[in-house]
Amino acid sequence: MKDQLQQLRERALTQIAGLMDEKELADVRTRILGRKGDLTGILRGLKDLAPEERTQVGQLANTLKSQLEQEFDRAEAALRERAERAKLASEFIDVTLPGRRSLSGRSHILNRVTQELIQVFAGLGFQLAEGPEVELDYYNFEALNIPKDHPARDMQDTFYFSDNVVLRTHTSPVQIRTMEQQQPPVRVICPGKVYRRDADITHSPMFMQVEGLWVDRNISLADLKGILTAFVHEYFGPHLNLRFRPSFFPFTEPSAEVDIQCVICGGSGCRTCSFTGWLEILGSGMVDPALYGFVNYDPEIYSGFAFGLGVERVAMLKYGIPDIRLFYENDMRFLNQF
Ligand code: 2U9
Repeated sequence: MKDQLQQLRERALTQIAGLMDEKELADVRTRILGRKGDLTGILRGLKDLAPEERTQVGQLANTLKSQLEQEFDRAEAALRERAERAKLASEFIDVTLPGRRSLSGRSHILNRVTQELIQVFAGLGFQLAEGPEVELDYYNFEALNIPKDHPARDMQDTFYFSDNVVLRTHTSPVQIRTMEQQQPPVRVICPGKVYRRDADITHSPMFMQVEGLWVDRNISLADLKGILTAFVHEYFGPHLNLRFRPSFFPFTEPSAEVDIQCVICGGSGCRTCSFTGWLEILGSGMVDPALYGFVNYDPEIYSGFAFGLGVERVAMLKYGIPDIRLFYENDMRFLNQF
């Protein structure tokens, strides 16, 4: 039995020396010193020994047990310290490194310009109205005095879903829908995305418009000029010159385009204004009385004006942006400037 104890001692010390972690240590400790462990197994033979030898071997076994317990405790402390050191090393923070800036979101420049335009018109008494981007041919064309065979449909090359469902080419359908729902006075501003088959440095197949409509008794061309002049002075600058130029739209008669003095060169002539000193900024006109028939307004009682502007164009002129595609490329270097 003495030999068995000696062998157990050597085996245990070798195993303790090779322990890798605390879990393995616990397993080995149980296997050697546990209730069903190797040492207990050996001691079970004590009862067969002569009394004097039993005392001797018993003492030896107790000494071995406490020695091994000490060894296990020491190994456990060493493993714990090693694990702690590895953990600290893996969690090392270099406080001298420069901090990482977290990116914060912001609204897109086109949404910001749209909101600014809405605010200016809200200050002039216009209410917000919105409607669907997938629209019936009836609201996008028919009710705006643009029947199927009308040449004006070519002006607005259209994305069709089917014969009578389109992606809206302007936000004017929202005004028709609003007039269907309520009697005058109607004074609304209609922002939103619109779609046309067109793409170059000043045209995008999807772009944003803000359109407005004011219908009431006694609304005249003077009101149109007053409101649009107030808008230009509020948004582009109080001393800016503007001019109303005769034009044509199928839904307004008479129609006028509004030019502002070039915001880049102040009117002396530059590339942005094609050396004319003027920039076209708005389309507008008195609502053609024929439209009132579609929404059951009496044209003998009511009159009104409408206008429309492209948000990208306004933003390009305001910030000197040369290419419309920059708005949609999501290049953060471009977008972060605003
Ligand atoms: C109703 C009646 C009339 C809206 C109008 C324009 C003139 C116009 C252009 C601006 C740049 C289109 O985005 S653009 O290419 N729009 O010039 N829009 S009058 O007229 C309406 C609207 C609704 C019921």
